[in-house]
Amino acid sequence: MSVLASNLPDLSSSVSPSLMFQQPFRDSQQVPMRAQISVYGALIQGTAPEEAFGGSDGAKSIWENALRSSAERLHAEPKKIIIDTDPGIDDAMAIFLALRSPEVEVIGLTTIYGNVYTTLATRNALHLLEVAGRTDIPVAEGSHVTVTFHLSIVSAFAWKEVWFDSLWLLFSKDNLVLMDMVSTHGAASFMILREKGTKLRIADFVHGADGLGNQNFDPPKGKPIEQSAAAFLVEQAKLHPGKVTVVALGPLTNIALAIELDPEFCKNIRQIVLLGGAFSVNGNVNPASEANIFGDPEAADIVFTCGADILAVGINVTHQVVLTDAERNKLIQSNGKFAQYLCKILEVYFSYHQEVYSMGGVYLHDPTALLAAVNPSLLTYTEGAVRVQTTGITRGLTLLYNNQKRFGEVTEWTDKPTIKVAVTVDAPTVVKLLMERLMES
Ligand SMILES: [Ca+2]
Repeated sequence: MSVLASNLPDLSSSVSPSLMFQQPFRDSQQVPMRAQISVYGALIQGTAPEEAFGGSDGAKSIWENALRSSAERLHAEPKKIIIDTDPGIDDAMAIFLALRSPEVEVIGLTTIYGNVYTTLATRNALHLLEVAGRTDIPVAEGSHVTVTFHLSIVSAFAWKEVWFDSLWLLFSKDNLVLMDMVSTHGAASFMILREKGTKLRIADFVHGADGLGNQNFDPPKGKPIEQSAAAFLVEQAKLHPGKVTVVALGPLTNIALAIELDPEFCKNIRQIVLLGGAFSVNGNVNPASEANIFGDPEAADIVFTCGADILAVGINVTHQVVLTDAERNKLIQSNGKFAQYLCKILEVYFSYHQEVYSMGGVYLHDPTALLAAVNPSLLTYTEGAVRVQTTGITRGLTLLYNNQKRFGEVTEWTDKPTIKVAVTVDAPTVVKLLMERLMES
């Protein structure tokens, strides 16, 4: 019961003030629904197959057959994935790799700021699908600002409602002064959060000003769909319950918004495989923080604690996977369509790695996370609750509780759902798969 109950986003101890003061308004109607889901889920989970089928051998074999056939079906059908992306040179590699992987079916791309602003991420996503000849895949544009800013808008409206309701109900001089204070406080919070929410970290110095190696490709002909990324994620998860995997390759704003939009999203989604975090190693934005988590730490904390099946691939793992200069030369010499395209855009990425890491190769962050969704057995994992620091000099730090001590005190990790965190990776196989699939394109 407690496991399922903790599946639901618990923002009460979240560090963001906007989330805290939004809580009473947002949750007033949702708690009963969430409680029902928890009880329902616990009943299902707590019921052994024998009991469910009355305990007879015949019933047991029906159960086993049903399990077997559903497992076979799962194996036969490619895994449906939605790639949440900020293209981005290594995003481009991951998207092409996904399109060349028969184990997965890409049912959509959703876009987010990170390597570039969201508008350019959308343009690049559409462009990459046109290069691949896959304009049948929809692109849904994601958030232009962090989750904190979104929630502060909701909060501002909530304050306004309180202000007007109270004004009508308690019309007196004293209360007007009080209400004035409330509205001033609300507006001030809104301005602070707005400032925080719109100040984005954009890594165009890693991927080029256009996000794709300064090639200035022609604008795409296609357009994104009308739906927002969060609405698309919620809709697809609902349409195919338990079947859709999100591969999140940028800051986690869209995923957090999907969780906010639909409390059942975490239940409907099959898995969230995300590139993010620096577990027990230095970050790559600063010693504390990895770029995708640093992009929206509040969103990351919402996602890590939402209760969905989550697999986090951090830079402690992706820094073990390198595409060398020699391998790039092999790509150049191949006739693969995707390999040829990528070689045009890779120069900027190689230069950046040479400059800041003094290495003759590039880290394969996004392709490694993508391959974790394609074949999870390429990596090994540990499991535990992960929280994200949202303030101070360690903003964006991801901290995994390794369950080695039972703390006497209640901590911010207590009763939070656990996630899988990648520990090791079969790097040679990841590189081999990438090379083969791109060269044969
Ligand atoms: Ca990315």
